Amino acid sequence: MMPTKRPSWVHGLVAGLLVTPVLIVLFVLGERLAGLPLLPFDLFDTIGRVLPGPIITLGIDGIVGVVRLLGLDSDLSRSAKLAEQILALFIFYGLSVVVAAAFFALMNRFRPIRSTIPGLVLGLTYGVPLMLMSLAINRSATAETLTSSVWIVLLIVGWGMIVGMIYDVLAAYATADDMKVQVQGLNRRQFLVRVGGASATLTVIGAGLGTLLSLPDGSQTIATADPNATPDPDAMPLPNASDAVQPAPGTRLEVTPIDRHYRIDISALPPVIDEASYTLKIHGAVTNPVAWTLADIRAMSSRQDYITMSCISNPLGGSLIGTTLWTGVSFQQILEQVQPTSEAVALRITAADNFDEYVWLRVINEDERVMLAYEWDNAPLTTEHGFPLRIHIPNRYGMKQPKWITDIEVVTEMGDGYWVRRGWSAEAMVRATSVIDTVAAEAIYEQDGQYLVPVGGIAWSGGRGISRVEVRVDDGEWQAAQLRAPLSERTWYLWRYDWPFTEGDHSFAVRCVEGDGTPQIEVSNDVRPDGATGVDRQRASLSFPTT
Ligand SMILES: Nc1nc2c(c(=O)[nH]1)N[C@H]1C(S)=C(S)[C@@H](COP(=O)(O)O)O[C@H]1N2
Ligand SMILES: [Mo]
Repeated sequence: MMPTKRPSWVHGLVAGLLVTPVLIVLFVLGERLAGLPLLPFDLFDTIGRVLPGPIITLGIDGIVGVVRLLGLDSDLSRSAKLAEQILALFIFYGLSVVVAAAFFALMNRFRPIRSTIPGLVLGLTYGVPLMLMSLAINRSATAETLTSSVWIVLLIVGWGMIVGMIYDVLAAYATADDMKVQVQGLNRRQFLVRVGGASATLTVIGAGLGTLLSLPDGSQTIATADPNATPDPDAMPLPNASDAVQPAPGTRLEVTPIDRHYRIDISALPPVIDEASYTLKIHGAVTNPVAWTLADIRAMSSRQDYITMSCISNPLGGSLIGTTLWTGVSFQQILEQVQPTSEAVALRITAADNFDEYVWLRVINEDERVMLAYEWDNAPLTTEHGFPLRIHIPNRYGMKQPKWITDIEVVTEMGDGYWVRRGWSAEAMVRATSVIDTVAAEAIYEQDGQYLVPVGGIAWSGGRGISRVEVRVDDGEWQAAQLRAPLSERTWYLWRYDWPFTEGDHSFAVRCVEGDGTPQIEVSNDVRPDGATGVDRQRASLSFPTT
């Protein structure tokens, strides 16, 4: 075999490409099987925290764009979270490949003794900083901190040593005196192909295992109407159960099942909080600082409300909105106990994922409905939706309402929260919106010689009520829809309009008016910075039923 040059950085790149998938699969398996940190996610979250707002926005827009391009937007938050997780894996993959290439380049420059020592050094130099980074940001791992740290360093050192060994074998060709290599009778390319084959096999086995154990996810689908759904007989009757206005078939469910509620947050995996060691500290400009356990808070007098919440990035007619029964304690009652000083103006709320937001004390003092919530649908908040505590503030988009609350500081100066610092609306007041869910052609019926097609959907204005919903078909007049009584003054209203059917291709549009007569904004605005506005439209091609 012909002696060849020392391996170049390109060989390092190839080595990185071939070996890193095994590392990634091991991290995924560790998370699935033992609650160990999924390091690539920690790297991704760290990048997300430090990048400036406009770049993050570009990234999110890109992800949402791809998701919509693939036609997955009926399930926007789940698909976007999955896309985010996949992107996280690829970023770590790319970084590791670059590190391996740099390692090969350095090895050539310094021509050190061969063997695994440099690989060990590589693993430590790459692994220890990543381990420290994971320690700083990861709140989703349930394994012990020490175990987690050892796991990360061990895996990356193993990776480094394998990259080092590959360098060795390739370097042996350069000296051409390594009998081991000669005996195997492989050239460099064949050797790398073998490494790739082994890596691919391990990766496929690991990925298969991981799939069996279901992918790390945590996000849910949104509730869409299921016309065949039978009501849960154990569910408590809804407050508007006796309302005569029945939703048009195909309208979304009035109460969103929790496992299908949209989910938006800043981490690839949600933080996991251990109730046993949890306390909520309320401190700062107060005369009576407290540290409450969850049991303390559950023992206080509670309130329960049906509440619709929406993400400020919900596109017009989008799926980032849901309605749930919330249970918690009025923040007025909490303020009475901690006694803010006369200089206090706001709460600074910090969450386990380091998300933070400010709430004016004025808003709390004017509205007893501002709530520290611990239950959704009569069950403790799920990990994804903020266990153990989250806040609800009427009329605000979700971005103002931290989940996983760990600390509340009463402050004497207002500040900007996580998304406000990244360019979103400071007050994030909900803008009225109305949406067409269905043009229920299959539910056409005859009345007094006229065929009617039920059209239906939702209208919502935060907590300001809805007094009127109107539907327009093609270029016709705006027609009043019927309103079903809402579950509370803070939930969406279901509306229906029974449209006098005519055959053909039609366009349907909807608009609403708030409780006090303020019409919704009909001009189209993008979600940023204040939330989307505009008239939701649908097209439907209808023909006469052939029965
Ligand atoms: N701690 C924390 N709270 C958070 C967020 C977050 O990323 N971290 N996201 C906010 C945003 S932008 C929205 S829209 C709502 C979503 O709540 P959900 O995921 O339970 O639907 O949570 C809010 N609270
Ligand atoms: Mo949001």
